[in-house]
Amino acid sequence: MTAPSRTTVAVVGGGPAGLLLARLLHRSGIDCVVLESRDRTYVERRQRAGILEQGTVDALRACGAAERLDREGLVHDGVELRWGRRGHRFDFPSLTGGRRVWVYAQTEVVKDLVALQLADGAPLLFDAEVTGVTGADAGRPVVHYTHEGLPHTLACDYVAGCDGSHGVVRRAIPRGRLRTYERVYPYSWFGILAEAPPSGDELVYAHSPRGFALHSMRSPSVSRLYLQVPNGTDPAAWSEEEIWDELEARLAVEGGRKLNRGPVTQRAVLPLRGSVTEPMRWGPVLLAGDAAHLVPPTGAKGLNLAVSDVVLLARALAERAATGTAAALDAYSSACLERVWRAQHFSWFMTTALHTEPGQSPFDTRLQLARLDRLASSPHAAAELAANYTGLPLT
Ligand code: RFL
Ligand code: PHB
Repeated sequence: MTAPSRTTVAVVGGGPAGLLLARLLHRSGIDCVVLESRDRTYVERRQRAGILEQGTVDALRACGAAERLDREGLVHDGVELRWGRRGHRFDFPSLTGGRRVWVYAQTEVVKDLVALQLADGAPLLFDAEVTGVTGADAGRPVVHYTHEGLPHTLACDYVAGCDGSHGVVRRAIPRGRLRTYERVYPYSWFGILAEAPPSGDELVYAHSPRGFALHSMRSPSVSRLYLQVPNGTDPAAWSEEEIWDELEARLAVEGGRKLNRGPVTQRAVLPLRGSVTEPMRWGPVLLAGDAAHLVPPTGAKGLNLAVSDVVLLARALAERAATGTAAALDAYSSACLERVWRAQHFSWFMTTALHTEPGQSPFDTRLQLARLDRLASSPHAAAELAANYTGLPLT
């Protein structure tokens, strides 16, 4: 497919943020072009998030992108947190007035959105790498990209930077106009995908003296598991037996049963980082998703924040197109950032409550356990955890 040389919104990045934004814009009658640097197979196979909040599912349903999710997604009514070799379940519907989460992998969300975009006949170019944006300061942005080895330009009214944490769109905003807040956590996650039936029906987050572990899943026959490891860990250095033994030791509870084991089909190490870039809009340049913020994955918020950003952005652009008023567009950055910082705080809370810092003192471990015990003893603390995990309603 060749792209037109002019459009209303140039969407840079074909991850969940860019693809959903394109779908929402298309349904509002606003033309856009999605430029994605990688090929379709790569984008559809990139193993990442697994939990969709209620608001994310509602947004996908509202734009006709949830048909397979409603058939194949696993509805979860709670999670278990483990500490001191005991499990504590948090029941979402009763703690939140009926909210729940879905286990449906990011790979599947992306596949569904790509298929819809192509079925709509809406422009989506793979292997189209954006190299820069000019003219944004004059309000006439031009996106420069290469496709099949040739340079191209795309003139537009708005550029949506949905190009992830290493994206280039952000560079179109003068340095002095942006501020980035950042926290680097002193540990990483070692994530595996395994051909093994999940060892339980719900996710399990475990605090243990050996470090954090998480048991998640992708389907009735595929498990997704994570171990806290030191930064710089080589994933190839662990044998499959060592991985399973360590998971079992960290996830163990009194009287619990052994984990279902199976072949490890994927492995990767992911450093944990939180960052927020403010503001998320500068004139015609709009940032969304990981291009503007990163959260450590412990709160399962990354993908959900990307979705809430683009729902607000699509609404603001539709209002602008329909009425000519820019009030929602002017409010875009502050509306997103309020949610982003709430999610950042929850992700920090989950991360620091459950992980062990290198050289952590016994005193700090006791503080962590006191924090966790409070979740089990106080209905208010449990309700706060459930409200944050299932996600704030998107108004
Ligand atoms: P994405 O998914 O990174 O998509 C950005 C897209 O932009 C493309 N791109 C460009 N295209 C054209 N020109 C350029 N110059 C470009 N530069 C980049 C990229 O190829 C890509 O396709 O961002 P988006 O759409 O904002 O979505 C955000 C989510 O992907 C992200 O928040 C979550 O996946 C975060 N995350 C996780 N979140 C969870 O809730 N649970 C997890 O287990 C979890 N695991 C992860 C993750 C993020 C990871 N990354 C980014 C390192 C595991 C990994 C490895
Ligand atoms: C996942 O299934 O990949 C997953 C689930 C919950 C998290 C992070 C990752 O908090």
